[in-house]
Amino acid sequence: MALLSILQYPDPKLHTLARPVQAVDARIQALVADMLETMYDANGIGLAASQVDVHEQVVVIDVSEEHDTPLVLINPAIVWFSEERVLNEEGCLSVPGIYDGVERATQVRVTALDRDGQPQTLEADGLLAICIQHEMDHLLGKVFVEYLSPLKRNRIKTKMLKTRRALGKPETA
Ligand code: K1U
Ligand code: ZN
Repeated sequence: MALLSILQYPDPKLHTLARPVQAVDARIQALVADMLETMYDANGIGLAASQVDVHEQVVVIDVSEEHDTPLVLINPAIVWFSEERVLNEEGCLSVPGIYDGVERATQVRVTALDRDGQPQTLEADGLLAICIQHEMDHLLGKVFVEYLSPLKRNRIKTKMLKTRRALGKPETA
């Protein structure tokens, strides 16, 4: 297994549309294992393949307190959103140190393949429902700051670029 490098906003590669996985083979299973290791190492509750510069529809999530309940979603589709919505503070491993409110459906139903390529249907609420919507946005090339006002988003962009420059890192990975 290996730790993967996470793209940092405003890297334009984060806006790439992920393509469907053609076959859940050894390559995808290795990617899933590396993504889980990377998510746990970064203290995240989710990670989309787009964030590690792999533009295929793979998501890993673990919202459990014990970090022992990984969920793998391959080619996920949200087939139902509740009408009820909730405003929740979100963060993102691609936008470290930034947290802000985003409104999402409180419940979703998702279909996907699991890490063995088997179809699964999942009903989610609470933090899991929010995390699924956040990760599915990544697969569509959308980062949560795009729900914020242009003013806030530009401030975040400037702050992220300043931090990268101060650390001697290039603007994009
Ligand atoms: O996609 C990502 O960058 C992962 C992101 C998922 C997420 C967090 C909060 C709301 C929606 C989606 C993170 O895990 S950022 C880390 C974080 O904010 C967090 C970590 C542990 C518990 C709760 C939040
Ligand atoms: Zn994110």
